[in-house]
Amino acid sequence: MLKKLAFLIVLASLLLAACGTAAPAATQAPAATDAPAAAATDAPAKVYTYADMTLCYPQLGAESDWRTANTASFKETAEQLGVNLVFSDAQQKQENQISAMRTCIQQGVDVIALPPVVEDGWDAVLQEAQDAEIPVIIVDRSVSADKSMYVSHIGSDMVLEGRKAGEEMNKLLPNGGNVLEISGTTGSGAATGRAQGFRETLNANITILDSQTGNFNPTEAKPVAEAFLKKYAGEIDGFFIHNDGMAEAVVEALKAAGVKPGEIKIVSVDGTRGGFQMMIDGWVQADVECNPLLGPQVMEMALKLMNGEKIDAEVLTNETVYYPDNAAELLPTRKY
Ligand code: GYE
Repeated sequence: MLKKLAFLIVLASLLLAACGTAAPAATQAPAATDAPAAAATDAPAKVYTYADMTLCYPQLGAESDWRTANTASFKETAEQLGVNLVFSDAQQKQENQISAMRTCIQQGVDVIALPPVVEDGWDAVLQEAQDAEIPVIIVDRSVSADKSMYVSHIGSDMVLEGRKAGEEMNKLLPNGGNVLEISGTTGSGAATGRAQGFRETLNANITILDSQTGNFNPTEAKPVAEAFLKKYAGEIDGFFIHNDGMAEAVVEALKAAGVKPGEIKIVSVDGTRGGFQMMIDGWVQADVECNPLLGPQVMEMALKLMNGEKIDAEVLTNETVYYPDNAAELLPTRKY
């Protein structure tokens, strides 16, 4: 039995050796240049999972409820998926975001997701990330840098949000009137886009009396609102306010000035719980949705990048407009 086995082994090895030496050069040549054949002999490529991912999120600040919800979305999603999230808060300062990105580049993170506080001034650090072969996904607001400097942008269409706000103002002031604008952070994609879309859509019989920034921050918006109410007393028919937090500050100023809900029409943006409450209370007549819950989508995109899969260069969030009529019904369902 053993002898028979030994004989078979010898025979098999002789046959193999014969095959090896007898193989004509012609059949070997294609194997060397043929990629799939070569790959078949390589170890299979590693498929990364969320547990392998270190994602850098240099958050721009904590200026609004929108931002708080955005931060929570990234932290909660990372926790659920087991992603190692390198989070920082730049307190609305671009230089802080840039240095946080540089730290992430030095650490050798897998992917950077950047919510840029302003549009300009990212070229150098985006180049550094590219040189380190760390892909960058731009989140929420846009950048003015060339599209080749980052892999994708995911967020809202800010111009569209401004157009929606303009349409709502047209409906609220069918006979025209004077409006004031309190805009977001100067130079941010969100503020620039919303201001542009609003102006594109506004009827000719509506005049923008004045526009000042409140930096997306209620504390900064409050004195702007107070100054407006003094300067333009008796002339104001409406406010376009770039986010709900600043709208809350305007409502406080209106209350203090003795204005009743609905006397001055307000169109705001975000759709936060605070925004819904102002609609229920009669202060805000339309709230243009802007969705901050981007954590799950961004992490899915980042994982695809790690696995060498293609992702879309532009991913726009689908958004609606909310109105007072069903605000009370919807408020309990709001996640931010
Ligand atoms: O509307 C505002 C936040 O960039 C879309 O930033 C975001 C804006 C949002 O502070 O509340």
